[in-house]
Amino acid sequence: MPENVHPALPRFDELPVTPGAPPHSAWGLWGPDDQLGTLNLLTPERIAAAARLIQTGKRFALNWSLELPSPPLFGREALQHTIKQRRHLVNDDVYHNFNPQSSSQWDGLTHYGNMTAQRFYNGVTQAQITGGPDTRNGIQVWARKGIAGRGVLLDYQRWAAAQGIAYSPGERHEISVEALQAVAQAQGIQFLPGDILLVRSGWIAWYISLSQPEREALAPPPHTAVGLAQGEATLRFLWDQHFAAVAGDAIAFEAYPAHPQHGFMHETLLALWGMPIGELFDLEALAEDCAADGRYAGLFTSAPLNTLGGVASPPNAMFIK
Ligand code: UVW
Repeated sequence: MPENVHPALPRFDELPVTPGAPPHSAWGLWGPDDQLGTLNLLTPERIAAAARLIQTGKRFALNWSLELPSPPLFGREALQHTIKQRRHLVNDDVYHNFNPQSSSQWDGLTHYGNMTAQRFYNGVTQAQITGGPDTRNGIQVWARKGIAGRGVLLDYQRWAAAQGIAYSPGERHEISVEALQAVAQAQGIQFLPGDILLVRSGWIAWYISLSQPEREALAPPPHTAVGLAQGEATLRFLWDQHFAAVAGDAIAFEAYPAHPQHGFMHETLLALWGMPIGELFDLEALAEDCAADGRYAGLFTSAPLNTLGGVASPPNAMFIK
């Protein structure tokens, strides 16, 4: 059994904490009306400690271009941006067809419900997601709070290459817990409660290497991609380390499509724990710098869009070393 890294929090095997809540759910842990989920782990003390990691002041913006991938995957809308001249030397932007999940994104707590429980995080029903003033679990709750803490990059792609593990990020390839722990050890990382985990799989670097006809061919489903292995071992790891949020550069964070027996972990992370999932984060420049100086932890900040009832948002994320 893994050491409980935060004695005040239940282990994976102690979930649920609320009688009658779905197995392995954290519903009620931060109160029956909570809408922040694991972002509750981002305490002022942890954020201040993360800020003290800054040594060089180098900053890495993690949003990929809003126009990529092009065409978008999963049948999502392609952003249309026009510059509207209002009068002489005065312009506005107009965005049409803006789907915040077409490029770098946080999946918010109404993106995925748990199909077994038929509920979203903390027992919220589809009917409670109104988009109006009474809406539940909307991204505006995260936006008003802001996201900041210790970011930790695990460069799986670089580690795998050094181990002679060959894979294409565009094909289903599982990243196991053992591999994540080996990467952390190789990089000298010890996880802390409230860390924001960033996993680089090489998906964006691979996508950038494709020709436009290859990108066109990739757009229609079915999709396949590298990501974390589904299953209880991964869920136990993610919960017992008490990550505040997880993100990666691949299309679904977890391997895609889901494992036929183990299901899709979005249903646990988002709906049972309230744990944000980031996808298509551009980790390329950050990974280069971390490999150069051997420092894989820094201050991570993110300011989601303040959209009432928003399902998702570009992360507007920054990593500062
Ligand atoms: C899937 O649901 C497959 O991915 P996303 O989180 O981008 O919707």
